[in-house]
Amino acid sequence: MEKGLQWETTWLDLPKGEHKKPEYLAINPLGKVPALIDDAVVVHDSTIINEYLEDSFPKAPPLLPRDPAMKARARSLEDYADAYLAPSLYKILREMRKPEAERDRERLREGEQEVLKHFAYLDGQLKGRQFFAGMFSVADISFIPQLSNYERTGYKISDEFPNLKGWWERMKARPSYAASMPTD
Ligand SMILES: N[C@@H](CCC(=O)N[C@@H](CS)C(=O)NCC(=O)O)C(=O)O
Repeated sequence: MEKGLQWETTWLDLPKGEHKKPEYLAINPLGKVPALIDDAVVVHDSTIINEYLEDSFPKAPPLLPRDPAMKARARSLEDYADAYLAPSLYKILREMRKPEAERDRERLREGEQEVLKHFAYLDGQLKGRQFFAGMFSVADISFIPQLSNYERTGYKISDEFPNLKGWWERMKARPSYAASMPTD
């Protein structure tokens, strides 16, 4: 939506294993989401999807800064979302999907503590900035589904992280947020 493109979303129920069914494995044999189908082109992995959209629709509003240093910063932060925040967040999400009595409390606490460390880092990265990398970019986008999952699981970003909290409210106020996130 940020690029003014039309798309249709098919949500998969991961706990039910819909991403491991033959219909989806025909799209992504690795059995991971997300995947993008653009006519005959199929692209997997959120980072590669972002790059594909940027390369395919260069005239639409750019989602990567042009300045090389700022572009590198946007890419680094996108990588941080995938490689650092996501594994910690999954520790929480995996446990919270289980019935309360079956949750591994130690693993949950570990995930919660790791996420707080990531939030402290991200809060610092946002000091004095509206966006992670000078403009609304893939860096901001990469954190949005993760923080949405965190919130939908019942957590709130603590007041300890005012820069991150303010940024999160700004991200949720963008029309693309309501248009892209699940409504349940
Ligand atoms: N680096 C990949 C990560 C893909 C990934 O691990 N996706 C998760 C959900 S966000 C998934 O498909 N998990 C299901 C599974 O691993 O079985 C990306 O950014 O697209």
